[in-house]
Amino acid sequence: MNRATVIATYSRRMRVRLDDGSEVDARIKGKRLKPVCGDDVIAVPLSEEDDWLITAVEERRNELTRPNTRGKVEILAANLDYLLVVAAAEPAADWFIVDRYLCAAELMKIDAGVVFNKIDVNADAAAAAAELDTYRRAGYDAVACSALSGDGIDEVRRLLVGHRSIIVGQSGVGKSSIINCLLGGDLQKTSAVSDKSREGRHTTVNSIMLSLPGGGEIIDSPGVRDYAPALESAVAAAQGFREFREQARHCRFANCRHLREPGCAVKDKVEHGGISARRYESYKRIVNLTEQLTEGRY
Ligand SMILES: Nc1nc2c(ncn2[C@@H]2O[C@H](COP(=O)(O)OP(=O)(O)O)[C@@H](O)[C@H]2O)c(=O)[nH]1
Ligand SMILES: [Mg+2]
Ligand SMILES: [Zn+2]
Repeated sequence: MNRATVIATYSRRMRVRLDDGSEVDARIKGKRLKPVCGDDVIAVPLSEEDDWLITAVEERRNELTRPNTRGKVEILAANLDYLLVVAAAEPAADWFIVDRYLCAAELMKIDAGVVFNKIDVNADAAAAAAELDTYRRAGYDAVACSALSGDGIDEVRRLLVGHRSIIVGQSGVGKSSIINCLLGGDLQKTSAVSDKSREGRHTTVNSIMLSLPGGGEIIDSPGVRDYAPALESAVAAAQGFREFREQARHCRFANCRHLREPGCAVKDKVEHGGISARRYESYKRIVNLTEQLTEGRY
């Protein structure tokens, strides 16, 4: 019996890292267990085959979830310390998606940062810089970079040292390219090892956790579609906006939703420019989406 950490998932097969640092392939005992990347598990070697068997999943510190195509909640990864959201010059940055991910990070109670990638591409650099500044003022790390030229990548690296992070964002923004940059040549090595033993079966990686040379680990989910996690309630949405929290204590009503309530200190601060109006719009959109979901009209 060994304690192990799940470092890659291929539908029902996994790659796990044992406590001694070695990596083995594993399958899952029964149908009930659903390990994800980042999970601590119990794994036992099997005498008849090369695969190990995962017999238990330890309690999770947190999980990152999103709704799948059938409206069910799917767990992307577990036991995370940091969420890195990537937007880019192309495809055009969708800051609402960024806000939804940051909201998820707040609810998981983990720190988060925003990266604007592809600064080598001719785009509205001033607009991107202004958005990054909004995030910085709200209390998030914010970095502009180019995975192509390497500009800003050292700053990204510094955000990730010592953490287990997940990198998220619209497809095509350069998540895998940024990881490649951070790893140097190591990425190819890791995927080759994982794919070799599979001989063409289960070669679609759901997600993979990579060790960074300077310390820290990062999870990439190649299949992540464009939408961000769903929230359970409108109240949760307000908790998801870091810069609202301190202000919300001054609202007239303790259960203020910061929408049409009188004496709302959050709205007041938005009107006076202390909270970004765009972030407040994101908040209202998230509340709307959440209410539609809860009412089953989604
Ligand atoms: N010009 C430019 N292209 C980039 C940059 N980073 C990634 N790309 C390109 O953007 C495309 C999508 O990158 P990829 O890393 O696969 O994005 P992912 O879907 O978020 O993992 C690829 O064609 C990359 O070569 C960058 O900083 N500048
Ligand atoms: Mg990718
Ligand atoms: Zn309020």
